[in-house]
Amino acid sequence: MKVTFLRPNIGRLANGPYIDEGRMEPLTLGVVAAYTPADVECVMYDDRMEDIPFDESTDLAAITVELYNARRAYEIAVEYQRRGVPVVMGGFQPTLVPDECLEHADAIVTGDAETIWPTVVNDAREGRLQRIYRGGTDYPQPGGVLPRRDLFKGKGYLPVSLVQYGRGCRFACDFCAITTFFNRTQVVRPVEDVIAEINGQDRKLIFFIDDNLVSDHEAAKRLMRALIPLKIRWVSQGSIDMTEDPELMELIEASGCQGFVIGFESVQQTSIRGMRKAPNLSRKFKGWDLYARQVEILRKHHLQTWAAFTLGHDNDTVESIDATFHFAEENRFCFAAFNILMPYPSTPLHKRLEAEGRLLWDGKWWLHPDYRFNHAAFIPKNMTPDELTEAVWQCRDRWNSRKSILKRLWDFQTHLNSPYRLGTYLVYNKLYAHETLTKHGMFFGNHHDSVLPQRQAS
Ligand code: B12
Ligand code: SF4
Repeated sequence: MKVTFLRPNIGRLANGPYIDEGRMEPLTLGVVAAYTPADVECVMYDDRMEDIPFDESTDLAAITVELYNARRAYEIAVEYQRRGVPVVMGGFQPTLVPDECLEHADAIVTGDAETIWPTVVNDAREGRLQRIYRGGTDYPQPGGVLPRRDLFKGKGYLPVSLVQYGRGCRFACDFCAITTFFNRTQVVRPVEDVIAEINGQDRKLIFFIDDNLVSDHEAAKRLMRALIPLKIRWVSQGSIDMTEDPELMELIEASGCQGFVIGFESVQQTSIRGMRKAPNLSRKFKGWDLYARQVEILRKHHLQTWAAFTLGHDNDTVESIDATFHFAEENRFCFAAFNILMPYPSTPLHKRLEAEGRLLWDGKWWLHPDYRFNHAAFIPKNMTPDELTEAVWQCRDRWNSRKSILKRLWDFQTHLNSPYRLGTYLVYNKLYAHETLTKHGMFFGNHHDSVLPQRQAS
């Protein structure tokens, strides 16, 4: 038997295909492939930069589906079903929007796949696939199983290894799909499994893709103590309340951290309260000082911060979005993601906007043939959707200009602290600027048909 694993692209540019130059290894597929019964052949194709050989013979197409690549995933599914190959989908979209995925897949897997995937493969082998398989929510990669990194070789991914310590987050921000998927909990792997995985691969730069590596400070400290002897460099994602714990910050630096993606979200305290972003409302540092003390602590530990913002909350205005840009530039962050607030299905934000009649694109922007990447998908309170789209575009455009990149460089605590950090700053600012500006406004899916073809019997 043979299983073909697939990672769909998001979409296409107005004038041709989109090739993701900043693509990273699809750890998801490496993990699911690792739980495939040993006698089954596995191949993997990544639609972000290679053509999918639909005519190559296979027995099962296994597609990972997220909101942004759902339209393209459904197009890929039809191609396999036309050739008589059954399609199974797993990931965020099948878990959070199962009915939609069932219209396009022969079977879906909800939740985590590790415990259920061998059953799915065996059922497919025996021609008795069920429609829905419910995965467990154990910690990632139980049994110390290592991802099938051999599937990534030669595909031109960025030279960084993706590793997962834990899944989920204890907070409950109203726009976040993570808290809905993992029901406001975090589960971590045994530290020794993580260390064995790092030692078993050949790179010295690790991206811990945890949703919030510091969700549980004590669990994070256990990992970092074990990382110190490895002398690796690492980056991750984490909430800013980490700065309230001096011991944690010392361990973060000592274990080789280069920086975190941190959700600042907004420079307005009213917006932070409205979205229930608890980690940003410091209990230790009293008074709203625009994160001044937290940012100073990050800089003291030489971290190159990737600041992430969600723009368009009910208290946001065109002026506050402009103030967000100045906040990010004045703090000389290494990178920044100025994201339009997006209503992700099944989140409290999506439910509220739906109840208030404020969703655009029939409430399903991810499938709409005319929706374009980074455009507003709901009616904001204090501006029009087009004004929101334009204000966020202005932030991205200015941030990625040569002038801003040069201005932000002058920080001896972070970007100019070592040749390695300087290299990171220059190389990745150039790469991300190119990617951000290229992707803006692209269409979802590869075909511009107004109606998506539905599931074909296989
Ligand atoms: C790392 C990461 C990235 C990396 C890229 C990773 C890569 N390989 O290219 C970066 C930072 C670049 C990134 C970018 C983006 N990301 Co991202 N990313 C993640 C993150 C944190 C981890 C993904 C991962 O590797 N997980 C590890 C694997 C082992 O776990 P898993 O994916 O959860 O898979 C398990 C199950 O879901 C299931 N499963 C998944 N797929 C399949 C398939 C089959 C067949 C089966 C059986 C089971 C199965 O089994 C797996 C094992 O248990 C996730 C959050 C998360 N917790 O997953 C967000 C996440 C997937 N990203 C998200 C988003 C929105 C984006 C962007 C669109 C952001 C933006 N506005 O630009 C871009 C899109 C990039 C692109 N071109 O596609 C959202 C998707 C929301 C949604 N509802 O679908 C998530 C959930 C984050 C969030 N906070 O909401 N991302
Ligand atoms: S802290 Fe981050 S990962 Fe956790 S719920 Fe909030 S946005 Fe989601």
